Amino acid sequence: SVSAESIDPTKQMLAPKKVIDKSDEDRERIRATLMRSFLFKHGDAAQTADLVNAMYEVRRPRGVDIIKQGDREANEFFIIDAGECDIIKGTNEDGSERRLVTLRPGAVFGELALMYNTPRAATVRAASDEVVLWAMDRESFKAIVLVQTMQKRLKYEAFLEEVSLLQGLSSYERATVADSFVEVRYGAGDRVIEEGAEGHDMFFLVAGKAEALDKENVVRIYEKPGAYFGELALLNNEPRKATVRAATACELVALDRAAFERLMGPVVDVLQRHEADYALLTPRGSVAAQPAATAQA
Ligand code: 1OR
Repeated sequence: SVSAESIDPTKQMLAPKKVIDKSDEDRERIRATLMRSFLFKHGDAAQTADLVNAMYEVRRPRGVDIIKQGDREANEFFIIDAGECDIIKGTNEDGSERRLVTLRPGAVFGELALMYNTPRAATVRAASDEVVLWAMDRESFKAIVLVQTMQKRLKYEAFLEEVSLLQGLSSYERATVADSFVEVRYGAGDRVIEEGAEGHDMFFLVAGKAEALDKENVVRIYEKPGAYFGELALLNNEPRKATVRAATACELVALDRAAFERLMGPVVDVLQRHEADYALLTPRGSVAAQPAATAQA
């Protein structure tokens, strides 16, 4: 099939890597954009260098369609350097255009049609006075981005469908959650989160078993793949409320604060309901209100 062909990794290896001539200043600007991009900031040095080589600048004034839904001539992939772009797909009941979301600097778009050889799934329109983009052509996308991104989306597709927290997201939104996952491993006994510390990430359990501790007491066990923790510090901007430790060797995926804020907006109400459960299941007052346990420790 068409899509099987596009993920054949041996073909990707043979694709030529383009080097588009540009100033040192532009190279620096691309690098800075990549570092704030959820898709590329964790990439290795070789990938970053390939991206910097392949990208070229595109500027579009407000109101211009950068991509048109249904277009079959898809040849470019983009990352936003400055400005915002609206994603528009289909129409509302009154016939007006349906604006789904606004993308900000660091966001990428235009990957779907190149990954699956499908028509453009949505319209992408410049939504600020001047939008600055870095673009690359289809060949470069296939050589540098496609295999890695597709493998990661595929790897976590089934997992993400089972995460009850994320049921309310569209399958496209779940794919972009996978893009932002950073895979981490811990050995039995390692601390993933330290009570009182500043929080930078939330975690989903992929395999293994972890436990939350209140002082030295286990107050919660995470063993079902898709279980999550570490969200409260990000949700409420407060220090870690408990320690979480790997009970066995653990495989986790982390979402950093930027990804959390960008992706978890639609499920904030679910996270807040879940937060209320903590109080019901594991009543914990302030340390002063429960001196006995610690005094005897
Ligand atoms: P493309 O090559 O199809 C349009 O060109 C791009 O819009 C698409 O790649 C994505 O990069 C981007 N559904 C489909 N495409 C989207 C969506 C989207 N959001 C951004 N793009 N949804 C919006 C999710 C908030 C799901 C709609 C049901």
